[in-house]
Amino acid sequence: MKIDILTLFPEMFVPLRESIIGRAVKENKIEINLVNIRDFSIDKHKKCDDYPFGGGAGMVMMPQPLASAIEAVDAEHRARRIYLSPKGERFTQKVLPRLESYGHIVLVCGHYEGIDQRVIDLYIDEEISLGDFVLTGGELPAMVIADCLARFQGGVLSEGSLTDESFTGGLLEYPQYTRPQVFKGLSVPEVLVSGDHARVDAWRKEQAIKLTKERRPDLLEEGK
Ligand code: 4FD
Repeated sequence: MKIDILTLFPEMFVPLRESIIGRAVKENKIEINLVNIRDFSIDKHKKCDDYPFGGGAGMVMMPQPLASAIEAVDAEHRARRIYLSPKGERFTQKVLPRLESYGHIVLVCGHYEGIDQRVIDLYIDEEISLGDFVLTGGELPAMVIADCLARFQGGVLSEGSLTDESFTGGLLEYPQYTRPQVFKGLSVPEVLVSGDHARVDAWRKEQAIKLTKERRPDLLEEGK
């Protein structure tokens, strides 16, 4: 899987090079290419933003540097071009197989009050939002999506952790415990040290359903 990330702030992406994603990159499961949009500005001062037509607060990212950057990474439009925006469709674990199926995605990070609408109309295939909140830029959402894709690719986590975890079965995950068996007076549930795998499985399923009913009843409706 190849991910091009177009941004005015490539230095923000330090976490992508660390830990679990770093491993997926090293094992060639995922290739992340950071592209500085400013490098593509033909303006003598490398300007990338300007005042909005019609007035109003803030600045808008100019179309030229963005269009040139997109054309540089995906000249033939073979990649899925995604703009991170609060106006986008909601990102959930369910969209990961589709994103992975593209093989190559271009994540466009906007700043200021967003990008010129004509870039969206001419170049972008879909807009994705992480939720109903506004950030200073699309960089954090791009990192979230890259992280999700990195761990979704086989090998980053063990097989079981992808099938058991929250959301994959439509339920929140059961509680986990490790040693010591007693910590500050609290004991690990007896069933987990019983060695009876059938009882363990039944307990975990029951806990997952109970937790989901309490916290996220919406997940239980219509197989959501
Ligand atoms: N909820 C999200 C994505 C981007 C963002 C931006 C217009 C601001 C939140 C377009 C305004 C992009 C999200 C950049 N904030 N900020 O996924």
